[in-house]
Amino acid sequence: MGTTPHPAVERAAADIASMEVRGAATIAAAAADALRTQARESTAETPEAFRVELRLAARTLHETRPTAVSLPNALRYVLQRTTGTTVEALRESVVVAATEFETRLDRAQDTLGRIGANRLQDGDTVMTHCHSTDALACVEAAVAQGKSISAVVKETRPRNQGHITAKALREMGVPVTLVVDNAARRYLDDVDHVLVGADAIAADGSVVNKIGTSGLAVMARERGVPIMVAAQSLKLHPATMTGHTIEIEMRDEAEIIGEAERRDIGDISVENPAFDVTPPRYVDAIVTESGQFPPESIVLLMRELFGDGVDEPWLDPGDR
Ligand code: RI2
Repeated sequence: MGTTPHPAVERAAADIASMEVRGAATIAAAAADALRTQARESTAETPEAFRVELRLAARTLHETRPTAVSLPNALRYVLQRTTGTTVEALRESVVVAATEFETRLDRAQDTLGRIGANRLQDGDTVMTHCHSTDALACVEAAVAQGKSISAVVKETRPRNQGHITAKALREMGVPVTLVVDNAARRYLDDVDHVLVGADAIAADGSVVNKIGTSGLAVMARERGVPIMVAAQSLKLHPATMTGHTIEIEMRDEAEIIGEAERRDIGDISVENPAFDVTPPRYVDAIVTESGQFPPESIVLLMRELFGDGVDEPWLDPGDR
């Protein structure tokens, strides 16, 4: 029995931690894929040994990015469907579950995109923050419906994921104006929607998304621009139904400032939160594959999907 996960799992975990692989939905797909590789290539001789390996792989992936709830939701989907009394049967169940998960992910994003596109009118301009494949799915579907859409794209410091958004929009033929984050308010009068994704959504409808989203939402509210959050149900954080809070990931200060520059400034502390929380009162609609919801009603969908709570199947039975 291995005491370390399969190298493919360690690679996937490192890529997620470094943000080589990023974006909540993409992280979830990578996690399911890594579990499938772990299962396919396992040399475990007993069903129990196989399960121990799989839980270790899931824990390794789980520890990478605390805020992106898509990750534990993906692990839960696969682990809850891992059944069988032989290693072969268990292996097959993981492969089937991981593949099914990926198919559902793609389908959910397409459906969500078509629903979100209904909010966009021909000639509309959207303002984006960071890079969200769920948000882009709405624009893509609107364009496919023949609507002409333009975009003001915030560059989104510190990692400039706005550049990824700009490129993806250009590939759809959408005219793009790239602006620095500080220019957002100036350009809000020129846009019809703020369109963002989410890394996690809490039971009260709070939206956890890339740092800067909450400030943008407050400004958009002040300017009367509707704020639309595209988030497939994978982003719903089930533990918030039972009072848990969502941990905000703090990342390396080197993403913000280099060593030499920092030394030159003098004795400062640097903080790099990856996400912030936008309260529900600043959000007009959360668009999911099950329809659009006012944020205060999202808990209804959470209850339907998760019941009253959830398990943590990556922990060893004695630790749960
Ligand atoms: P999709 C990203 O986080 C952004 O905050 C984006 O809005 C969110 O994930 C959702 O992305 P990060 O991984 O799942 O860049 O919609 O820290 O692609």
